[in-house]
Amino acid sequence: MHRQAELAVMAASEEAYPKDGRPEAAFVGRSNVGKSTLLNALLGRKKLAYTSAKPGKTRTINFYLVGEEYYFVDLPGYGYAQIDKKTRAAWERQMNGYLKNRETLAVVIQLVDSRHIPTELDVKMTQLLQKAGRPFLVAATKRDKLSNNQWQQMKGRILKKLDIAEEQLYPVSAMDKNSIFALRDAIIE
Ligand SMILES: Nc1nc2c(ncn2[C@@H]2O[C@H](COP(=O)(O)OP(=O)(O)O)[C@@H](O)[C@H]2O)c(=O)[nH]1
Ligand SMILES: [Mg+2]
Repeated sequence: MHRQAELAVMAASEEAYPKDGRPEAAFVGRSNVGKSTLLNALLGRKKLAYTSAKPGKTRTINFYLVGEEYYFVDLPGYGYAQIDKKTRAAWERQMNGYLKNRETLAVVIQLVDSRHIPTELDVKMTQLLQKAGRPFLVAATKRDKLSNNQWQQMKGRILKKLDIAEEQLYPVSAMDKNSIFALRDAIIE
């Protein structure tokens, strides 16, 4: 878990992406879903991926080099309302281009909030990944905020709405190390 990890590249455009050919696992989800928190938990760090007070702050694609072996890639959060259309369109182009075309992208982890039924934007993202033929996992974040019964109910709804297999869905909580280990093992596999 406590592998050496460092923010290697903050890329505002494709030219800046790493060219060393190391495999990548990319993380994508709505702003505030808990992406920075999950990255920190996976990397066993407190503040590598900054948890943001301001949603939508991360505009670059951030590449964290983990143990010299592979990258964790932090994609900009989607669904942030308070940006103009032009800026949003530019982000979407960059992100979709990355997800569709990036050769070294081995797996995508899509984050959804375990308390909420996935939105249309979440569904759109899942469909993009399916169409692109990308291996992907879905992490349902903030699992600690639900009782077991509530989770069982939400789990069914998430599976149905995203139309994914149960084996693809990983409930995670930043406070529950075992949930983080389980997701990490799946990513590595
Ligand atoms: N209870 C709980 N809160 C979480 C968890 N993960 C994230 N949060 C909280 O959700 C908010 C957004 O988290 P952040 O990681 O900044 O989301 P991001 O915008 O997707 O990067 C913060 O207040 C976090 O403390 C979790 O597993 N459990
Ligand atoms: Mg963040």
